[in-house]
Amino acid sequence: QQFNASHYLLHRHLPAGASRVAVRALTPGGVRELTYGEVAEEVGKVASGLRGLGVRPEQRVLMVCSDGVELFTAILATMRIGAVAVPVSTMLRGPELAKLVGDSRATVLLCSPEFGEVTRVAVELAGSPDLTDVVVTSAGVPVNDPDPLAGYPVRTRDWTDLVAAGFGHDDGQYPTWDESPALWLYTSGTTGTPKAAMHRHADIRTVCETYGAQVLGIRADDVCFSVAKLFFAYGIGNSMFFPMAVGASAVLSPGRPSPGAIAAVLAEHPVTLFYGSPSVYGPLLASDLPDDAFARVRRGVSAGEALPARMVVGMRDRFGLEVLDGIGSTEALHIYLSNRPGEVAPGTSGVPVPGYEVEIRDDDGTIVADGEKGTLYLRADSLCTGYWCRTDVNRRVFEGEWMRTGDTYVRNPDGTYQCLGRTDDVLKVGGIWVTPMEVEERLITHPSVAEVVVVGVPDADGLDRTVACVVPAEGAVVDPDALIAWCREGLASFKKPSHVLTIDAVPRTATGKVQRFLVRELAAK
Ligand code: 3SK
Repeated sequence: QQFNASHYLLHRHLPAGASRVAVRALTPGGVRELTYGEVAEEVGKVASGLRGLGVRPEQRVLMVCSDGVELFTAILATMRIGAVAVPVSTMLRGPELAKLVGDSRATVLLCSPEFGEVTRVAVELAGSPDLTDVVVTSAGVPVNDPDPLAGYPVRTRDWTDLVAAGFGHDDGQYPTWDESPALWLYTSGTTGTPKAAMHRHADIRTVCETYGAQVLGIRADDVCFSVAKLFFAYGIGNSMFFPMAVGASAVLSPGRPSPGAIAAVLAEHPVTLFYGSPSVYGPLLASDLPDDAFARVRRGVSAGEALPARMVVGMRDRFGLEVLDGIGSTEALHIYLSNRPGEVAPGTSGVPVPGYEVEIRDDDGTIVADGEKGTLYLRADSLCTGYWCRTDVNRRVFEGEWMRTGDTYVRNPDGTYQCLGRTDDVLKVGGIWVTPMEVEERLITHPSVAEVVVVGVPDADGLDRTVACVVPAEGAVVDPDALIAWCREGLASFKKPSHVLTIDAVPRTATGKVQRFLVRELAAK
């Protein structure tokens, strides 16, 4: 079946929708607004440029770029020529990036100038025989580097050179199939080692037709703003796939999503769909933003981690914003369990997105009854074809058409699904199962606690002790005895932590997930 995701997102809107705004990219010099017609023109040039550099169908183009027009058009251009777009985290350090350069066997690497140094170190360390070119994009945050192109062990170019390389290579769109590889997204999950989840062109259409159309209900007049950047599965769906599938527009902001920065975007742009995560909704609720800050936003979305009920209620009561909490994964490309507009059940992940099937199974693989917890399994058309070159993990995670998500879930009597944490995180203390999330939910309500992660640390006998690692609220001092007493007041006694440790910050993955294995290391010291 011939199908190209870049064409699906862009060219089918043309020529009728050519004058509609597709992207409003915030840059240090102001807003760069591009219509669908202008994006198409830019994508054509970049596609030809990549061909001119010798990129062939199915080869990988790695991108270490801030959200902006260059990254947006490069992803679409790469898919247009049948090559594979690999946008990676801009938070990586040189040695981490080097691993992805080597693992992906990318032939071309695009980077924004602000990541020039990190990229240079990575390219040097990777010593990849496959990499032929580094292209430093011209936009992004200005850097002090006098010559961002100097010092690489491979050919380097800037954006103008890339476009110039395309003369004579304008061959149009490559005849990809539904099944052709389009996009690789690296995920480290909670285990630490990044692996590339490989997505087909058809997966992009699937998430647009399911979550985008049937849950989010996105319309052509929507203006989207996502705090998750384009290199996340969550971000690329929010800011590229869903809006483009219906001819809507997206605001791209390269900066950090502090409450003040979010408020500034909402004040300057008519945002109607806002996508956040618990790590954003928490600070928004703690901020002194005016209560009408979200007045023009018709719908909020949350993913990444389960959104605590107090935040769902807080956003609704204070800002008048209904937030649809859901859970997705890089492997599924986007959200597969979600609350529905008008039917939000705070503290739950809602119900399966149309087209997605879930089962909760016990350790023997038997489906559990409602009210009983087990591991969540997922069957979906948008599931990745697997992890690149990771046979061991593939065999553990993918079982026929099903994926073992590694999340512990329970289905409530009303049919909603509730996250109890990661399967491997559930603790057995004194012979009784303790779900860290339940203890965390109690502790977070204490005024001295800003963030908390509860982990199990084995004692001298190898038995789990519950340790609460707490980031203090601003100006507060953590009193371990007071917090243990607080838990004893609100929870069954066996659930109280045996130790409370103060930490500076919660370690998170690039997608915002808590790295429990690192917290465990901190707690074990
Ligand atoms: O973590 C999630 O919930 C998520 C949602 C959408 C896409 C990707 C991810 C990881």
